[in-house]
Amino acid sequence: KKISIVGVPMDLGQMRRGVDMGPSAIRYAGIVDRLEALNYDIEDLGDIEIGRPTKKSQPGDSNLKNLNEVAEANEKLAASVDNVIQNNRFPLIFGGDHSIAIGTLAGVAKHYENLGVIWYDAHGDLNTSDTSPSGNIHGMPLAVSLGIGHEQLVNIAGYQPKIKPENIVIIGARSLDEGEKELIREKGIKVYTMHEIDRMGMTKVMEEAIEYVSKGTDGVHLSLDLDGLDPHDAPGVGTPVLGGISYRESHLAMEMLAESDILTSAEFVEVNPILDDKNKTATVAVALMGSLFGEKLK
Ligand code: DIR
Ligand code: MN
Ligand code: MN
Ligand code: MN
Repeated sequence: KKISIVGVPMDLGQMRRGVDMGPSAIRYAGIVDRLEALNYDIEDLGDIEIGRPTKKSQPGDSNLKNLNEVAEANEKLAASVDNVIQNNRFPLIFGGDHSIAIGTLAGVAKHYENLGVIWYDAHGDLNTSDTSPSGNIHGMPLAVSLGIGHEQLVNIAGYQPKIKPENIVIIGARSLDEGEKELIREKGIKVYTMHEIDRMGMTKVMEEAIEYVSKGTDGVHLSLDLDGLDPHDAPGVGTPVLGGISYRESHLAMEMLAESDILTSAEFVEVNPILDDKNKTATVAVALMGSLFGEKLK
């Protein structure tokens, strides 16, 4: 496997500053050496340039915060990811807040009729401008990718929708807004909340999830929000939620994904070094990527 890394120092999709330093934190935690030790051909393409907000949204504008800047960065990211896949390389994206999944999926899904998506997250990220309690775009990327949301976001890379509801599985959910729950019901999106993880165990959850996203799909993307993990194990995130997936369960999940060999792209988001404890969360992200890329198998 040839892997290309793209960093996205984006912090405009939510209100906690510092998540723009996520890509650096993950690099400092040693990701390139870690993957090179597994004999991958690694290319680090550096960071996408993120514009700074120039003016506050005018009243009457959409309630989405930093809409223009988030949209513009995601256009660039989509083009970069598209290019990586055209070069027959595996895109590995580092955030940045989760709004960057809009651009990642826009670049990836161009190449797949039926892209499977594993959304590893405490949240559903299924809000729209109407349902969002915060106006933060990082709470919307999954809805946007389904073609639901502000047209400026939904049409990134010039097509929509990017993905289909029946190809998505959410793992680790424990903080869903009312509108998100409605959308989950309406679209029949598969969700393994913490309840199912507790009840069935991570082994069974991942067996089912892997089977679910590989059936009838031609590629599978992993979007891993570090807040899917318990804040005890991943404290450096902007919206921590108690009662999350453990470090061990997460390694198991990554190892099972490695064994299944279904992934065609991946992203690790929401690492915020300012809120972190001595770069612990980036270190966890790197360890999980070690498992995801097959440390156990080599
Ligand atoms: C909340 C938080 N549902 C929102 N979302 C987060 O603002 O839409 N997603 N933190 O990762
Ligand atoms: Mn998220
Ligand atoms: Mn989240
Ligand atoms: Mn623990």
